[in-house]
Amino acid sequence: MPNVQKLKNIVSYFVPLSENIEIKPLGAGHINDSFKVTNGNNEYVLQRINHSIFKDVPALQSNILRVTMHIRQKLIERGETDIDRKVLTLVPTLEGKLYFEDADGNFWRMTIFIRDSKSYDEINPGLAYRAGIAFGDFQLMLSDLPGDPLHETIPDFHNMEFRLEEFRQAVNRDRVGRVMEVDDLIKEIESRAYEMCLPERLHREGKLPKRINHCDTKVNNILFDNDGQVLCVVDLDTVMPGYVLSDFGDFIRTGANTGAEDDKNLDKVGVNLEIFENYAKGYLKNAISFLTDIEIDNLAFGAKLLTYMQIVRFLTDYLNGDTYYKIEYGNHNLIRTKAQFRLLESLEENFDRMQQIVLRAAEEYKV
Ligand code: GN1
Ligand code: MG
Repeated sequence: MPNVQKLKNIVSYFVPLSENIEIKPLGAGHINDSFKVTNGNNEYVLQRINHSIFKDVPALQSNILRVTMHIRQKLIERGETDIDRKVLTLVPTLEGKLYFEDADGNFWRMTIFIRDSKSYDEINPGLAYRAGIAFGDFQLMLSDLPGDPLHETIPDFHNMEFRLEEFRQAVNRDRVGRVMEVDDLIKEIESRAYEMCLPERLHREGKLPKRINHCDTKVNNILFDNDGQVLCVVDLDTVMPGYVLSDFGDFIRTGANTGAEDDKNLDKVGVNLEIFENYAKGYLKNAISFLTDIEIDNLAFGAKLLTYMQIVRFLTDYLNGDTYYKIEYGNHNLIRTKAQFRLLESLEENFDRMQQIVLRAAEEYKV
């Protein structure tokens, strides 16, 4: 952690420093470093942006400004109160910029801290329903964002064709000599490759639109108030154009797994259909108003796709010698790959049931 004096100096580019200023580390994000700043009576979140992952910081910050201003406007139109707790508020620098670059080339930003809020790492059916409502409403509010499309803050982030290209390159290079050992997994990936690129083909045929997606739809990216009611969706770095099946699928991948993403005990891994059903019902309640039939038909497929994509990304990183994901032990990426592969098998076994759940919920809301 940078020393407190240095952090105070950074804060002073955003707000005049009060005599009572306190700065503490906040949360356990894997990408950015976050600090809670108490400056007199005001509370903020200060973040160092991970510039090696988010290479275009001005574009990133401009996305976040457009998204938060648009949501704020929607909340006002709805007559909501307490709006500063229902959408993030960027604090510009005293010079009016959306980020500050320090002498070491680090990029910093500040937002208003949302008081009396909490997030959950464990899931239950009621929570899954409310999370579905929250992410569905997020997409709904952003479905009419005017102007140019948002920037892709990580280009081709959820593009399956691109992820497969990266994977095949890693296999061909075999940089650290691990290909032989994972021969079976490579075959499993290749045998599904065509099926999994369906969304890219549908998009080229003009049948599947891109909309504004969150692209990191984990339950812990939603803030709740002390009564467990949704306040707002946070972690907006990856908000960008994509297919709605991606956001739906990534929630199921992360939230409806009975095991852990990197479970060594594969018997624990599988899809929890009760969580699936509750999330689907919450999500469709809001999203039904703008989704097309093709989008609805492919939501359950999204759960398979995002799990498959994660298998490809973890195995690619394993073959490249573990350069992207932080690992806790030598074959962590391989363990992750195998655990996600087991989840994929479970999703495949339960696919018909999942598809029925989605279609039935959609029918209910349509009438
Ligand atoms: C990364 O670190 P975390 O959990 O925010 C990754 C996601 C992956 C996830 C897998 C920017 O997210 O896309 O699905 O790991 N984020 C980025 O656990 O690559
Ligand atoms: Mg994140």
